[in-house]
Amino acid sequence: MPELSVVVPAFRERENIPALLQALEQALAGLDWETIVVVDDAFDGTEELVRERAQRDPRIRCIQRIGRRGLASACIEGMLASSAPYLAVIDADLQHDETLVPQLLAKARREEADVAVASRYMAGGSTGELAPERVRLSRLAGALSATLCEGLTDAMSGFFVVRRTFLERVVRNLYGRGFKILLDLIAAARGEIRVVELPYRMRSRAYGESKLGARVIAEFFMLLLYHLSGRLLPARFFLFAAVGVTGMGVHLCVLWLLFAASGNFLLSQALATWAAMTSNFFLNNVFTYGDQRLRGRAMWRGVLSFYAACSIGALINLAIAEWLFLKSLPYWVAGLGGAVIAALWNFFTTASFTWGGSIARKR
Ligand SMILES: Nc1nc2c(ncn2[C@@H]2O[C@H](COP(=O)(O)OP(=O)(O)OP(=O)(O)O)[C@@H](O)[C@H]2O)c(=O)[nH]1
Ligand SMILES: [Mg+2]
Repeated sequence: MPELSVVVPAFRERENIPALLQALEQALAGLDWETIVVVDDAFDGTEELVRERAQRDPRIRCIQRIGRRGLASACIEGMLASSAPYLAVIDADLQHDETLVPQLLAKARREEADVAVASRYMAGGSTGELAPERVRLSRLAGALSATLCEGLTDAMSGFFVVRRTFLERVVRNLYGRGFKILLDLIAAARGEIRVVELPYRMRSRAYGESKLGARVIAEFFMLLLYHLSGRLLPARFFLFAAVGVTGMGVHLCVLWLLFAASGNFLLSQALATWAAMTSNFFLNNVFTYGDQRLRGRAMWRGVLSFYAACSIGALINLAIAEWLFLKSLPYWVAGLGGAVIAALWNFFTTASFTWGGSIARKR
């Protein structure tokens, strides 16, 4: 029976997988372990390499996810597919020092900790050759999330060991998206957690490329909002609402331009609604549903279903806005009123109509 399950999230890591599995086997000698590599589809053959190794070593397994993305969800699904009383999470790109895993496990056991974190920022640790702007960004993110994880030197770490009983206690309170699974686990515990840390020196990435981008940063803020607001609303709602705010910006700009030019309120409001709908679809597809983004033909089908779902919203929007306008309210108040009611309608209908049919429905 494994005493440690190692979960490795991997996306486009073909060049790193053989060396990582080799290094892990060496580092974990003497322990009873299993390794689960969670590969998101990238058509680069990463999963084939893992399966090849799994054929020769039954301690290794691959979870391949099709049409899905997300580091945090990959870690959660890998952890839930495992069985050991302790779980380690380590990147596939060899930046984390795998020789620290047995020490993290030993410390977690000895001190009866829920989580043992490998830290770059405590005495003895280092970010290695990580670019100074990346270190600043990581430190800024740490400072912003300080209220959720007091006393921790490196809450942005993606390298840690966690006790299964702890995972089971918090798993239903996780945000479950984005990049920051450790912060998510700690915030979900609401202070009822015992954390220990050990220092390590981060290595540089030799192969493959970083997946840090605008979506990762947007998800980080949504993770903070989700936990700081007491997890009242579904995780996706925060991104949908943020996109909705930009949609209102688009809406009001177009309305302002067209109403000034034509003086026809109803026509201006209709075109402004269409413009906002279009920009909302594309932003939602990249950000709100970025983990299961519609592409190619599915994307165009998605646009059409989004229009269809939102056209009822648009009718509601027009009816309410026209009614408010006829009540002699200023045109922009009337426009905004219609847009707010339509946005609520749109969230609930498009969640199942446009992007539904997968985990989106279940959150
Ligand atoms: N399964 C899965 N793994 C992912 C995804 N995004 C990132 N990963 C993996 O998560 C780990 C961390 O991602 P990186 O891009 O290395 O992030 P980082 O370490 O903050 O950035 P760098 O320092 O530039 O490498 C790597 O093993 C990636 O392959 C994803 O969407 N799905
Ligand atoms: Mg990395």
